[in-house]
Amino acid sequence: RLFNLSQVLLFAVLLFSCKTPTPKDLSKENLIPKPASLVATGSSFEWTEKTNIYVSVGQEELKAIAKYLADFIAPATGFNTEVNAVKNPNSKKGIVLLLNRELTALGDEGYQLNITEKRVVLEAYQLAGLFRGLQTIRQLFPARIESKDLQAGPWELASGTIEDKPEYGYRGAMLDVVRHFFDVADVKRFIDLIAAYKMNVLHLHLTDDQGWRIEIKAWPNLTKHGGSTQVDGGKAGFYTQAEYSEIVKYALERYITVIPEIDMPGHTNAALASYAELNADGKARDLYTGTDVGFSTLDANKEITYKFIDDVIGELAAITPGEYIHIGGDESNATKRKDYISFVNRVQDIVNAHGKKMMGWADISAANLKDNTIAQFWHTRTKTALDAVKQNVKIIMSPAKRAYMDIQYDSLCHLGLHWAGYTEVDDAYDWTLESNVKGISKKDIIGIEAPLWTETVETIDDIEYLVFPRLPGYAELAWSNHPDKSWVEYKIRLGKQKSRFEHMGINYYPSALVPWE
Ligand code: TNX
Repeated sequence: RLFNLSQVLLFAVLLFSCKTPTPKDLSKENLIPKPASLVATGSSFEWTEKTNIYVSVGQEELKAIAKYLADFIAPATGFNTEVNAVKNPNSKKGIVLLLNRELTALGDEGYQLNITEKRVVLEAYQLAGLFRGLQTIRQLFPARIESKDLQAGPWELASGTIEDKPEYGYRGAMLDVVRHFFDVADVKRFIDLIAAYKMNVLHLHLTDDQGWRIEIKAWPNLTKHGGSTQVDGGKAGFYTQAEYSEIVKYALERYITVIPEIDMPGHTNAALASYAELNADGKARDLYTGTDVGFSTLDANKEITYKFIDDVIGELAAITPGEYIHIGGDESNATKRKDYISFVNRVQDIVNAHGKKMMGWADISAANLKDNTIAQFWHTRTKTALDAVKQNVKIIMSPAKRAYMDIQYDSLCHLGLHWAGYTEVDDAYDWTLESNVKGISKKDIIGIEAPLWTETVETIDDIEYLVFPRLPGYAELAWSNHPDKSWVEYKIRLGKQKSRFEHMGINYYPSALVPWE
């Protein structure tokens, strides 16, 4: 006899214990943003309690990203995934993260993902690319991976190859923390939500008529008095510089750059209420808790104005690792045009003197802009963007009718404004950055930003309701470049995010236009 009974039994036990992988079709997976290219191979990898994550000896800096992945899957799976640095990770069974300096074509944020029955190999040229790739792995898991509570497995990932990189390098969202104040925990939640869709910029609108939300040590009354209230009154608040740095660090760990905005010369009532000497007439203004715009201005002809700005920008630049400081510049209706121009010119020099580049709402194109300044197009007045482009200034697209997340979905929406009309989920998706402004083409545009103004927004639940489900669409508009991009195809993928949103605890607007399943 070839085998005795115990050998046959052992063989049967072995056969039974090593399950064959479930066939899965990567091309049917529901990814937002849609990756640049994808090839399915019809099998799957199963992540079990024995699965480890491997990085290369000499690439220990990848351990933080590996740890992020291990921590991310821990609550739902109950797995305590180990992260190990080994000589030859590609020979291991498990999850492999690699920096590959030859993959220059992937740029800073591209990645390659190769999933077989034995291993999941994620490679990128830069750390940010690995982090974006993790978000793809995340969406390949069943939606219940997002749960904070233990869920049943199996945890299978469809096999195949994905090669992916963003079309645009700037993909951001803005949060207005002035009209209503949001604490550090809320901002971190906002960062986590935008990170899940591969966004890379958080623009914080830190000052406005109703409040001043960032500690400036040389001008303490800005926050003490100017930060004390918000729209409709009541107690508000501000970030100490340490808290701001905590936000910046949290964002950076997700490869997101914080761009702080100090809005000026208009939208400055909180500063004008805090320091009498900043006012043209030397009299401090009252705090303001309404929602009008365009009534306040710094005095462009007073020297103390520039001393003030130099102090503010200096302190902010020192705690902002990103290259840009946003100086607002919108709706300065109370500033004479010639004053506005000389003001913006001077502020641009101040920002540059502190080692930063200037960004502003496209209204700043009335001034003499340097070609490293960025203009954020928002208003229907396309001239603002065209004038910027004439000065070789690059554009961020935030057209209010399409990209403003505070604009109501429809007339029944209980939150938001409608000065720019209504923006249903299809309106938010069904446009392109390149064709929004006649005369502005792809070479002039560096990306998208979706602002959330918070006149009507008071809680993180309110934030989520206006942001979801529009935000994944903005992320895809700037990341993906599919010639066949269409709302009809996208809405199916979006509808399949339903259980993911639910496991993420997102209070989303269940638009009737989306086939939620
Ligand atoms: C216009 S957009 C503003 C904000 C308002 C917003 C409301 C822009 C640069 N300025 O001050 O909050 O509309 O949608």
